[in-house]
Amino acid sequence: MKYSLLLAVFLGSIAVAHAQKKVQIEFKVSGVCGMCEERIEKALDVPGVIMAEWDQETNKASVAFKTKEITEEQIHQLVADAGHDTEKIKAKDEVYNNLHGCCKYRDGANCSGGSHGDHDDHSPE
Ligand SMILES: [Cu+2]
Repeated sequence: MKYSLLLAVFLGSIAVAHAQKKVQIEFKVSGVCGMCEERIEKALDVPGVIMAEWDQETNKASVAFKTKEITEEQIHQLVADAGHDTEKIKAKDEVYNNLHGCCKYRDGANCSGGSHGDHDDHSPE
């Protein structure tokens, strides 16, 4: 009897998950540095988006969202509006031109002056 109760609870939670329809997607977003990361993630800080992360190394964004509140298309649009090209939507030139010089991914941005590199292993002691 215990098992059928567990099963009922289990099936019930599946039904709830389906009603809410959360989806996680991954797509490419052009960007360069930590500022880009902040900008991209901030752009996706909107109702309907549960989680948004952008990886500087891979240029991949992973976004979890509720399909009832926002669409994949809108998510791409938000990123493009912030100045970053996605797989589907290109940022407008005027938005792109307003990006920090270090973030101009189309022109081979050079961030050497920005982040102070990695840890120095051979510091004089
Ligand atoms: Cu940047």
